[in-house]
Amino acid sequence: GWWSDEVSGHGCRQMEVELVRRHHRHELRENQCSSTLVKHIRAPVHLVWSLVRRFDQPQKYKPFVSRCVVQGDLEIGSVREVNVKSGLPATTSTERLELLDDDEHILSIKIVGGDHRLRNYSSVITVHPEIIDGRPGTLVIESFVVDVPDGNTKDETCYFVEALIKCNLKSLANVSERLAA
Ligand code: A9S
Repeated sequence: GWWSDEVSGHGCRQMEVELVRRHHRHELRENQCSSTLVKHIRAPVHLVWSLVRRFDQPQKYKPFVSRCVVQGDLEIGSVREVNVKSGLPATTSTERLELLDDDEHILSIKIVGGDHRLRNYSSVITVHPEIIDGRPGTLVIESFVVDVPDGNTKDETCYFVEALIKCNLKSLANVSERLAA
């Protein structure tokens, strides 16, 4: 099922359902798991998008990334080599830019390599303007699909990836809200 990291007191549940249905549907094979996370950020959508869209610099908000090198620039098909910080069950991830839409605010990537266990991982992140307590805010929705590794269950795999994405979205909120202050 999809995940809201907070009971959205903003009464926009129906809106979220519609946006997930439109942008975050994934075709699932039987050995895959998928989930969708939601984050409400107290910063304007252009600021949040300016961080999300930087395929070449995920470390702008992702706390686990130590370094990133991209071949090419922000075109579809560009590939980035991500190095992650110590303490994680991985050191590198090779990721391909699948979609970067500056009008609809959609970023999609596929993980195509690395020394981790996330095979056939693809994610979609979309950002949407909203009003939070009468001020410009941003609704961020991130969904993924990934193979369940041999020896793990769907629940374990979903839990692991959801925990990482929640950290990413919490950090995106912190960085955005600090810049917006
Ligand atoms: O960075 C993301 O957008 C999402 C995830 C799930 C990244 C996970 C990760 O980079 C680690 C943090 C290193 C964890 C990869 C690709 C594999 C891991 O095991």
